[in-house]
Amino acid sequence: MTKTTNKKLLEWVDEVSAMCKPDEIVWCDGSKDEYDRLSKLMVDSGTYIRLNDDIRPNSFICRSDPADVARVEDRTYICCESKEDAGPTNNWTAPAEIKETLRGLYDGCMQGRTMFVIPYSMGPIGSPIAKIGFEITDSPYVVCNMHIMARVGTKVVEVLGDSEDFVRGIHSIGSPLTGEKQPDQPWPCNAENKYITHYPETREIWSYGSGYGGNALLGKKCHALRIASVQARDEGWMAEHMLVLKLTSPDGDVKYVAAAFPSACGKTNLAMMNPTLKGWKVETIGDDIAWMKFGEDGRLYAINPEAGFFGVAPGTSDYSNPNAMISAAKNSIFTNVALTPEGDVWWEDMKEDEPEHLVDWLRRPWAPGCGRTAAHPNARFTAPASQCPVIADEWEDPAGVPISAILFGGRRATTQPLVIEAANWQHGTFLGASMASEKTAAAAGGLGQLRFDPMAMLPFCGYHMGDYFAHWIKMGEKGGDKMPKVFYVNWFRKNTNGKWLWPGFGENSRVLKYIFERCNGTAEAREGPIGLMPADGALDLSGLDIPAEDMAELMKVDTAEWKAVVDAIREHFAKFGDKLPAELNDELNALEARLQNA
Ligand code: TSX
Ligand code: MN
Repeated sequence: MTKTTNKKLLEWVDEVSAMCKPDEIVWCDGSKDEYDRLSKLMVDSGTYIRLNDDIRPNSFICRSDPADVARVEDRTYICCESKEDAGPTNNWTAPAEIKETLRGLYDGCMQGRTMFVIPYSMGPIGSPIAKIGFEITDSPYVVCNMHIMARVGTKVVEVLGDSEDFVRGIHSIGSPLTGEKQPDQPWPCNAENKYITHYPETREIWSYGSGYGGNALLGKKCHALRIASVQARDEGWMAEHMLVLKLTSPDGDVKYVAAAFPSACGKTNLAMMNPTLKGWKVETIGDDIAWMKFGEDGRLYAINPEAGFFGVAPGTSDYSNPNAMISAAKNSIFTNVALTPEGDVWWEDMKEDEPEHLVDWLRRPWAPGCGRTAAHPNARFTAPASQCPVIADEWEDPAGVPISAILFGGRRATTQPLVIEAANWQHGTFLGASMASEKTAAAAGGLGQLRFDPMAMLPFCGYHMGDYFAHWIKMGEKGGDKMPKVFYVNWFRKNTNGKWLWPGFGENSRVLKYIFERCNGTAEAREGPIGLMPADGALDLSGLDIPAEDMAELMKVDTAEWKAVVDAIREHFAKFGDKLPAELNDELNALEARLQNA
């Protein structure tokens, strides 16, 4: 039992328990003992299966309700007092109104269950950049995942002391265990009544109905992005959907790079990539979220607020990401993957050969060619960051690491060159604001339908995105020439026969080397209509046999295609109305003019 004299905290816990009416309240201490006890409880209840300890020690598989498999953006709300503040890209309801609905749902929702109070720190405990939160939940699965994904436990309560500066998160799966409901489901939830609601003004999160990922592990998307983005705006820092990596040159010089990509672009893969270029080293600071603050020297310093990886399993392999495979080799939780007869996990593209038979994520027998995927496409591994073989020594440095470059990118089969560089911070903000990926498989057609996802923050910005862009511009005015350089990369360009033009993965180290050298002032670039391009010979292509015409295609800027992009960006920017900073319109007009003259 955690001891605290924090009156505001105790009052809030009393209030929530009076509303939810659990059988019991447990203050989580974050200990291994607690983790083991709850894991065993879930094995006994049928929620978990323990994997074969000889193959994957101390790890568990868990299969969700088929109606609870992903974040639910249409049920996610930003509830600030004024609808205008939430902006055109967020669902909005007035706080008082939606809280009334939710109080009705929460009333007695934890009957027959235990209410856990999870003290957590996003960021190294005590770091000046870190923030404290409490998640109240009725899900032991959430407690165990939070143990891995955040710093959880008694120490957090001690550091908080009597301060009122903490985020209040309430989470319930919305499935009271009353008489007629027994025995419990393996994945209890309330699929018809999901609400993921955020109150940025009062730093609160109320989540109901879902037990999955970002809906339920409130420290991650809800706190570290949606609530923190508002705090960051108010306090003059940045909460971004970015990986952070450490890049070391053969001379032993170090630079830190942050990168924002939309989903399905391989962010986790880049964060822990093994470079093919001799002597270069990539190490991981974080794979999903960066909190960045100005240091005493005026540079931007980033921390990874998380302590683990909650990665998409399908597609993760020894080829695409060997370091993620090792990270999840033990002490990990696997959700909605398939189970092998040996008691290990499996998912699509994990290995070259498919197993003869499996139990799929829906607990049905599965064999190759049966026409279904064995794992759900959004199946996940939860693994401690400390187990990553290339985690950087300083990944928990409370001061953070100084960022030299920010990368934006998307998945573009055409139009977008391998790498371009922004002329300055304002142009870089424009590149981020006009970030786009092609719609996946289903949406076919000519140029590919663009889906704009500015700074990869579309589902994660807790306020009006026009104001968010203005905050970026303002940060640049404050940071001046100490701001990171900005680049836009695209690993996914194809030739007219549909073949990848760039090998990607470890070969991306060639692009990272160029970026490193641009930051050092030792690589040459030339001006082009859409930004600075690598000069001839500036990209190290030694040992790669890419035909010259393929390289030309990879770097090509087609003026006609880009004029169509300008139109698409104009339409995208129009959504933000008066709130779109004039600087971004200026950048768009300047781009159009440069294309006119090209
Ligand atoms: O993660 C990827 N990255 C970044 C790696 C550090 N992926 C995986 C898809 C996203 C989940 C990539 N896919 C990358 C990439 O750079 N590039 C591609 C496209 C590609 C796919 C397969 C090959 C090459 C390129 N294979 C061969 O050429 C053998
Ligand atoms: Mn993410």
